[in-house]
Amino acid sequence: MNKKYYITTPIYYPSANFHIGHCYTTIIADSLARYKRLDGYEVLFQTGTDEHGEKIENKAKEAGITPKMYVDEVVSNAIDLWKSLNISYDKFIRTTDKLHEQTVSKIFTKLYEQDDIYKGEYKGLYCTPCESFWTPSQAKDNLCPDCGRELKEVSEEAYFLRLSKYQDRLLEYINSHPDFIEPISRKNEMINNFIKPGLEDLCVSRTSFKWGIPVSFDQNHVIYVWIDALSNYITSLGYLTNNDEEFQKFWPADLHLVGKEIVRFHTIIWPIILMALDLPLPHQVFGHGWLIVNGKKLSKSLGNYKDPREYINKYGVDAIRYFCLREVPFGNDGNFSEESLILRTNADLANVLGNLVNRTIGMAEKYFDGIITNTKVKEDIDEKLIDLAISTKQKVDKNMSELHIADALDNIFEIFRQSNKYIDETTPWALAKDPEKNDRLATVIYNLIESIRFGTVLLQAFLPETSAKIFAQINTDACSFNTLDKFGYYKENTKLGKKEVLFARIEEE
Ligand code: ME8
Repeated sequence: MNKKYYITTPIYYPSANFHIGHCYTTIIADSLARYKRLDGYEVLFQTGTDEHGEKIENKAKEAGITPKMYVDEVVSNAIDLWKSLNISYDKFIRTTDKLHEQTVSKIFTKLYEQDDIYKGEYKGLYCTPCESFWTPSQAKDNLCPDCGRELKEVSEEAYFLRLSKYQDRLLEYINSHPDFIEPISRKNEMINNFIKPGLEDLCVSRTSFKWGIPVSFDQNHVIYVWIDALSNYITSLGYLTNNDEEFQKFWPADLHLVGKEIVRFHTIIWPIILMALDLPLPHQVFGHGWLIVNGKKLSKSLGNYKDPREYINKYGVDAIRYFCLREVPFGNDGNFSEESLILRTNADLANVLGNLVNRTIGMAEKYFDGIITNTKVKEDIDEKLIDLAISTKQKVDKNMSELHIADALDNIFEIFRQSNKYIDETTPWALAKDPEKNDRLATVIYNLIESIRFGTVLLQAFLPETSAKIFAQINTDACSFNTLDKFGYYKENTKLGKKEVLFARIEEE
């Protein structure tokens, strides 16, 4: 069977000021994509940039350049950031790509022709920074319920999408597909706060600015930026073109990973567009929490952020990746601070993993000139380590399929913790004193190297740079998931590579 996996992040508003919170979704999506690839899936991992709308038009005006010039400049910032984080996306879509623009225009026209979009007049409240419409009952004190900023009253001729027509079908779908919206708290919020009170038809065009995809049959209007943006998940696959092989293969998506504030768009507007287009819905939309600082969302406008590349340069890319993946139970909000980043790095990466690799290679060099042999002088104590190594993949699989990423990493680190314990229990330095125990010593070292290999094969989905370094140091190419079914793939008589410190303990300034 050909196993496929289509995973997406949101497409980001291009910005010169990405912060660590923006990296969060993408690092997690990257680890899921890498894990699935290693597990034999054909993976399509897509990210990109959301480049139209009033907000971008205003920013370009302030900078005295055209919107296209503005987005071209800042998109390279996103690409550079993803590169510095080792993000292995397969596709990067820009909503200013010609193909995307053409397909969004076709989608809008199709929905209009079949009367799912109609012309009317919009009077109401609009939040320009969030590009979202609100009804007076949703917006207390004229403030945006998402970002708290003041809403603008707008009144204009506009096109509307018939959300109300699909309300019952959507509710039925959500109820009959329990995994569609995760975690459950977000599902309940969508049902109780938005769907059950009644969906109003959504205004899907604007006339007060120009930077967007024009409505093909009414050029005064540009298409609402969220219709434009959400469609990226299918326009990139060639939907409504003659070349739609990827669409046939990969749609529906397996997972849309999104921040909690945009779950509403992905679980109400997007499914209704898909229903109207008679297309299947994605298997799952997962709404994760935010990285916060002192209780506040990290945000360029709140000024509480640093360029993530500063942290990467200071602590290394995998310290940042590890923090994002491990620190916060996925789904919840979590606090980010440099102190907690340092604590996490020291506790797990330096003290457990770095220390294990360093001690093991150090002993192999000291006692055997770095040549690893397996003399197979077994003792009972070995079984515990071997059983743990072999049984870990299954545990990690289960946690990954439930998106319990932090728990999956904890499973992997259990191998490293147990290996450190194994060193303390087998006391290689004592064995080294007795020539008769030389063969047992060789087995102990072999078991340690093989355990490190086991853990690292799994770890490479999460910390690719560190894993590559470990594979080089233990000098093995037994790196695939096929080498996790039995202990002993590590080749006998291998000479270790060059020893290198993986994570030095960080001393707090
Ligand atoms: O919403 N912690 O783009 P965006 C965790 N263009 N995640 C955070 C975060 C934080 N502090 N700050 C931002 C958009 N994010 C739209 C999406 S999709 C069709 C269109 C996450 O650049 C945020 O939750 O504002 C979202 O998932 C992603 O960064 C992009 O946010």
